[in-house]
Amino acid sequence: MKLKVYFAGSIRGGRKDASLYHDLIEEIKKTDIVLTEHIGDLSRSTLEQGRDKDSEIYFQDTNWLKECDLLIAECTNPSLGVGYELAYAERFEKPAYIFYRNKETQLSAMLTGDPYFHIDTYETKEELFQKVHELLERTRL
Ligand code: 6IA
Repeated sequence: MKLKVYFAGSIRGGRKDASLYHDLIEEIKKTDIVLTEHIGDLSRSTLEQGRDKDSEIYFQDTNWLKECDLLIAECTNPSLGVGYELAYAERFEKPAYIFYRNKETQLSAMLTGDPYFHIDTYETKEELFQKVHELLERTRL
């Protein structure tokens, strides 16, 4: 069975890890479905703005959050939107997994202090891919 994964990563919070998101999304797509492929799209602008556009984004993303089997968030680059999505996932009882490079950032106490979230750290891209792969295999059981 293919899992529906909601991948969350920073957009307007900063795009320094965008190519990592892109590579991780491609990796997950080898075995499962990623609802939020655009997170790793390096060609699109974070400044696609305007209230109508933002309402569409909010409507689409919250629907995907209700539809997904699990949420995976990369949280090294702080993002208000990702924080919001994590709380939304908890509200709809979707399993939520957070990965971040702890040598580069301090995660918010609102995440580390919430026992609902599964939080793990990594250093290299290979380690992240391996951990995500194991998570998907565990979830599939
Ligand atoms: O506050 P942030 O922008 O960093 O929030 C990022 C999170 O909010 C991501 O995990 C997304 O799921 C969601 N989000 C924020 N902006 C967009 C968006 N903009 N499209 C879809 N989801 C979004 C369109 C342009 C973009 C593809 C570069």
